Amino acid sequence: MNNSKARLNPEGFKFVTTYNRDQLSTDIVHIGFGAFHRGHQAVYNDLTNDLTSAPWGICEVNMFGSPDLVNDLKAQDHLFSVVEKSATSMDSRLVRTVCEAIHTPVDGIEVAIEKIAEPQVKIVSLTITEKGYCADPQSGTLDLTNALIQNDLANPKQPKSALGLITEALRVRRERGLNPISILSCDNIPENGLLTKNAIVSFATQIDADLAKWIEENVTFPSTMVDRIVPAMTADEFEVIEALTGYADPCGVVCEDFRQWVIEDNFVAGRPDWSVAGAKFVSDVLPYEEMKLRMLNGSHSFLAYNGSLAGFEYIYQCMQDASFRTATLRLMKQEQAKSLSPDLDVDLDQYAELLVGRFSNANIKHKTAQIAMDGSQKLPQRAVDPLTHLQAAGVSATCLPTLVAGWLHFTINAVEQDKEIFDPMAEQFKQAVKAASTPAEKARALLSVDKIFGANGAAGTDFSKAVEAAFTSIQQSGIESYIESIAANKELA
Ligand code: NAI
Ligand code: CS2
Repeated sequence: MNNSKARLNPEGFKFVTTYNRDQLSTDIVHIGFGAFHRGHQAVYNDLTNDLTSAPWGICEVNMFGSPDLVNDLKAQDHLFSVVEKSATSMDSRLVRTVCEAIHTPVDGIEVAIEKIAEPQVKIVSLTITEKGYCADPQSGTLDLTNALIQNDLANPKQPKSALGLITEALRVRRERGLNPISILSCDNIPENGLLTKNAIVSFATQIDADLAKWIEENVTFPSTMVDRIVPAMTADEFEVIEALTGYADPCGVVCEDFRQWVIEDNFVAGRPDWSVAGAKFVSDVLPYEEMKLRMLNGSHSFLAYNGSLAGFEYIYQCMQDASFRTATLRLMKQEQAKSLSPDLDVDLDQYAELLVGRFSNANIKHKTAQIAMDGSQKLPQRAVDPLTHLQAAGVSATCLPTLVAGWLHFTINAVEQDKEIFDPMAEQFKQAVKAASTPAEKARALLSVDKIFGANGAAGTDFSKAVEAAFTSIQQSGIESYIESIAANKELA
């Protein structure tokens, strides 16, 4: 792309908010200026600013990776583009709500600590990926052996993890007599608020028990269900932005037109009224979170592993295959939906059809390989919890064991073909697979990874038997025939 002459020009956009940006100051510090935040929370906040009297500004903080994104953002006055694509049309939106940005490896972690400690800050929000919480994926408790956590416990004033940064900033706020704030996780983790609270309180307990108590009693950690498919950007998508707006915005994202946000209304220092932009405030997010994590994200992981095995690069291509499409609907309607709270006031068959419609959007190039990343952090909530729930309730399941079996094959193939595995536990997987000889032994070695499967992965449990049977069927029939047999219902009890 050649942007040397082009400039981000509001006239190139279909939707541009009109509130006065001079009024913006940092009310929210957001950690993790990734694709998702740009296409989701930033859009909600921008729209809300336009529809309410006092606009809320966001300071973006990145703690990892190249400084280019933050530099580019600053160079364009913190404005960026969001292109929203349905199956048949696309629209461009200029997002105007960001007013500052920090890249801590360049600017220094002190700058981020001081920013969160500014008196007017009310919320720290997070999209730092599942692994950013440094928690044990199975139990959800802080992993004290995590390298970032060990660094931060030894150097609490020079933290490298998001948890360490927030804890140090809260310590400074308390020391200065400032009001407590809310920490808002927007990652795909069950009970993300509670998990964040437990992780931060556990971390703080190791450093200063009084601080931990203050955090526990004063800071709030609302849980959220977040939803919008925002794939990682590609050169083609930058060209789409340029064609639409005249500028191949290096900070721009392309995403689906659907968006949803359900938020636990528990903010100690106030919050924007994101409901005016379509968010829903509730007292208990858990039923919505479980619904989305199991039906949407669980199906995504099913397709990521099994679709990759069948050679599909993108999710929409899986949906063009009649057997994969039917099997996905079966996973949603006959398995995941049955694992959910009966109190949920949502038509789950309709929800499943909506999801398959979204997955089928051929304008959204969402790579199976992207979703396959960090499986260790995703499998517990997407597959292990619902499958063990169904087994305890005596409900038979074929697709959920296939999801886990797909991950086993995907991981074993990657180790054997010496491909890079994008997962914080990649080294452990490699060692486990290399130390075993037969495919069944390799599968057993991976199922024994306690941090993912806990006691469920032991030999002879209902969970292991179901997963091992699916693993063998994929091996014997080949993935395409096996998925066909699921779609034709032959394998179902
Ligand atoms: P991304 O790769 O574009 O951005 C990830 C961000 O997390 C980067 O800013 C990176 O610096 C930061 N990060 C990574 N590891 C970190 C760590 N250990 N500590 C602090 N920051 C860390 O990914 P994207 O698309 O923004 O997704 C991020 C998360 O958002 C996902 O893992 C998921 O939990 C959630 N999400 C994503 C959706 C999507 O469609 N992309 C939709 C719904 C939720
Ligand atoms: C995906 C999610 O990458 C993944 O694991 O399942 O990021 C998914 O796209 C979002 O949760 C949709 O809201």
